[in-house]
Amino acid sequence: MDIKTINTSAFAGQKPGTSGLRKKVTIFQQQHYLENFVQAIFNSLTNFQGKTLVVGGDGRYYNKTAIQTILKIAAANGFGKILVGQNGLLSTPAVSAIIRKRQAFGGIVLSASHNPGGPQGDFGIKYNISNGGPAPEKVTDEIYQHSQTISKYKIIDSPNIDLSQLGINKIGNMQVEVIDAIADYAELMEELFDFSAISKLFSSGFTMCFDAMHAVTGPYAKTILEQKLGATIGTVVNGIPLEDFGGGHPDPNLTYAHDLVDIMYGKDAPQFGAASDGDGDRNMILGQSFFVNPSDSLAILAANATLAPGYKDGLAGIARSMPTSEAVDHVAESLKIDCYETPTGWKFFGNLLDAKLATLCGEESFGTGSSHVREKDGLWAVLFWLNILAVSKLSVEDIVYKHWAKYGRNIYSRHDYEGIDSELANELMENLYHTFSSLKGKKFGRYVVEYCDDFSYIDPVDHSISQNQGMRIGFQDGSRIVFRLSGTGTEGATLRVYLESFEPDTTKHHLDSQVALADLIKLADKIAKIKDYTGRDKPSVIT
Ligand code: VG1
Ligand code: CO
Repeated sequence: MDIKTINTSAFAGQKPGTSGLRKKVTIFQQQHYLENFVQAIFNSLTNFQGKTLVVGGDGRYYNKTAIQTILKIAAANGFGKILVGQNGLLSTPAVSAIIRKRQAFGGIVLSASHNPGGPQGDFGIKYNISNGGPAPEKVTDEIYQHSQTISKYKIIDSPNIDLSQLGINKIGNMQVEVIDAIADYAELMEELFDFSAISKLFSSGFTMCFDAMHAVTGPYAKTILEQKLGATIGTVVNGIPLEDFGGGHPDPNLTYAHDLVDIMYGKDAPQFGAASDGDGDRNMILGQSFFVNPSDSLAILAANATLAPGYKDGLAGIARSMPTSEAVDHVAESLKIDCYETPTGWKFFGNLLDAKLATLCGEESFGTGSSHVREKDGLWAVLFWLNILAVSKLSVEDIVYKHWAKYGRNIYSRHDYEGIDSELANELMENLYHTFSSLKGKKFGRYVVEYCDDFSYIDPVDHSISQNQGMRIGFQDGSRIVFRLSGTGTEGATLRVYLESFEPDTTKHHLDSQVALADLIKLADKIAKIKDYTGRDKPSVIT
């Protein structure tokens, strides 16, 4: 066995963001860049000798190259076994499911999720701990510290593994098992949902379009929807994972999933539409000419959870990220269960799920999930919706309107200003924070400011504190505006403005959210001076 110790020096900025380390592919391609970060991950861990690690990615450019390197570094560091998805593919929720089922020590996910791929696109790497979830801040902070002081890494000189063939290989003393990327995940879905009811729905002529956006969920969706559940062949579109996602932006929202939006808003649209992102953890849900806001989707899943066999005994609690609308809070209140408000990013849900304080979790950014894994899960949400559609026999639109009639509607929108100058974005946030001292009690038309702060969170389980998690302004009528800078981008800064207002009046529930929120949108610009700082007169993406 030929273990080599290679001298190296630290790269500035190897700091994991909302979801792992994300950089341009060209940055990852620098000599030692990936190696340093992987060694920094291992340096931050203890007691993993002889243990198992799960490795896989979303299939983007550089995925296969990176996996070969990671295998050789893991072998040199003393891991006993690696489970790697066939062809290097594993969706983020599948990694989580496999870590849990096979009781692995942890996992490495190679993905920049919704960011574009290809040689000029983005790459990313994220470490997951033994509960199957993203490493908490305590761990990512340590990885960063190690990356800044690293001076050497260990690697084994050995030939590349053939990732296309299932079976067991060896690198030094370490086993590398190439596993079926779908089987464990599909089995878990069958345990949670009423597959026979969903199959009956499809055999009765129910139509659906699932847009995999040329990312990792294609093979998962084809196996589960078309093969197991009997949806018509062709239900899954853009189903072959491509290294550049076909030149697209695998972000399932109304702007980037335009193929699906055109189909669902066109003539003879299918009854149900859904899309997932690069690494398969997000979902967009559409009816015929109808978009389900992700915050509403979370609330609707919560309200109807007992229709799915996996949740028939009810929910222990619910958690949502702070900028996610309060729609799900109304459901929690009516179910008399707790609702937790966490910072943005799935890593904050892990402790709540482990402690069984929450069963369902969600974010406004098209992410929903549950205690079945420790990641958000795109296809899981789609199957949950199918389960509800199959049992209720209602249309997507009717389910949503019925929900609003019962709980009221939290009218919601997110405005993203992508690729703005980082310095100006930081100045905007600072300026906004300075206005807070004089903002409380101020009246803007019908809106009176009740509170404004920079959100911080104390984890109820381990009591760790996370600060600077977004500026929020709450008004006396329950409306909110939240401002955050994205922690997943690789170019400039992205300002996210989250807008919400509660509407109990059913006669107003059909209103377009941009129309209903028009005054609040103007107010957000007035208070934060968005146009002045960004030079933009409109957002680049509206959800
Ligand atoms: C975004 C979303 C956040 C999500 C994160 C990772 O983060 O807002 O809700 O958890 O992406 O999702 P940010 O910092 O850019 O707002 V994914 O699908 O990239 O793993
Ligand atoms: Co993702």
